[in-house]
Amino acid sequence: MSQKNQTLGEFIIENQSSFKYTSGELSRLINSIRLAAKVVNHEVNKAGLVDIIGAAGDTNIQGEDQQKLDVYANNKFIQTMTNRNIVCGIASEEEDDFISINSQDENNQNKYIVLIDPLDGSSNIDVNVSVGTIFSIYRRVTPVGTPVTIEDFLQKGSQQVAAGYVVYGTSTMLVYTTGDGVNGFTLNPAIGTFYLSHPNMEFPEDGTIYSVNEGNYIHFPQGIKNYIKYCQMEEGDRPYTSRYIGSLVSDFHRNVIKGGIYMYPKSSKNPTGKLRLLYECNPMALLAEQANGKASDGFTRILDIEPTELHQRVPFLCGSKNMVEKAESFMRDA
Ligand code: AHM
Ligand code: MG
Repeated sequence: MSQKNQTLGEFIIENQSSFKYTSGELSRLINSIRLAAKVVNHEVNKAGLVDIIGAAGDTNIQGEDQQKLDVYANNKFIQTMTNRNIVCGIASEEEDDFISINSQDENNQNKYIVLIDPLDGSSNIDVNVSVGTIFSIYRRVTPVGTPVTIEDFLQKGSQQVAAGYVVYGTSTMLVYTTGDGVNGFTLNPAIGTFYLSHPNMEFPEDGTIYSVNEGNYIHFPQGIKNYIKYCQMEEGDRPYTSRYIGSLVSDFHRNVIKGGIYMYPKSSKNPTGKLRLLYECNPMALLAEQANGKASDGFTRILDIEPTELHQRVPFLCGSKNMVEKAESFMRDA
């Protein structure tokens, strides 16, 4: 239940009991993501000061090495979750392998693992365009008190217990689901508090925005080419509008509010697609479904895909239900 001026901290506590495995552990985990997001937000907002405080690779005035923002975000999220000892394993888009956190210690009763893309939209980092963090949370499948294994990380998206993103935009927002709808919180930077600003977010069933990198058009499968032509045709509420930020979190965020579809199909350049199933597509797919939208690889529901490797890539169509279904019908018919 949401109230006016409710903070994220209050919301987490109030909704803890509606979560089926209630032990407070998931709440503590989301709290630590909230904390790391605030720290990363502060750093992202300083990105334009690079000429003044020094570029990545330089040493700053305190004698600390300046890090690239994506490296900084990766370290900050991992550090926050490790220090608070609330997860047993982490996998990050920035790391080759998963990290086991004291999970071999039989006193460590932590049940959750996190998969994270610490700063997504890397091509936008240096040009003052919105970027985001994406996270995905599962319960481990191997016994507590034993080391985590790859099996804990290669679970189908439908097994996620929570997922969310942070968008570092004109305002910074944290949007997440624990499987009971999607809620969005806006940061008041003056006091460092997230407030519930977008309760029960839902994609409109239909939309008029399509988001795709049309520079790759000639490399797309025929079904996607046909769907793009359909979007551009003059008929009914078409032609649709094209909007592409090139930052998945930001494109998704706009589409959930206004109604639209995001597409990163496979192409001859990226034969299996570009986006990562575990760090990008699964969490966004859970959010989409929880927000009355849909996510597919063109044929199969994203959340039903059986992962085979940590950094696996898949084609990704996500957004307003009717638009995704229309795109799928073009894929089937091509
Ligand atoms: P990244 O993980 O290297 O940042 O790549 C993911 C990003 C998405 O946020 C975005 O939608 C897409 O890549 C943009 O790719 P492109 O520049 O090929 O259109
Ligand atoms: Mg990414």
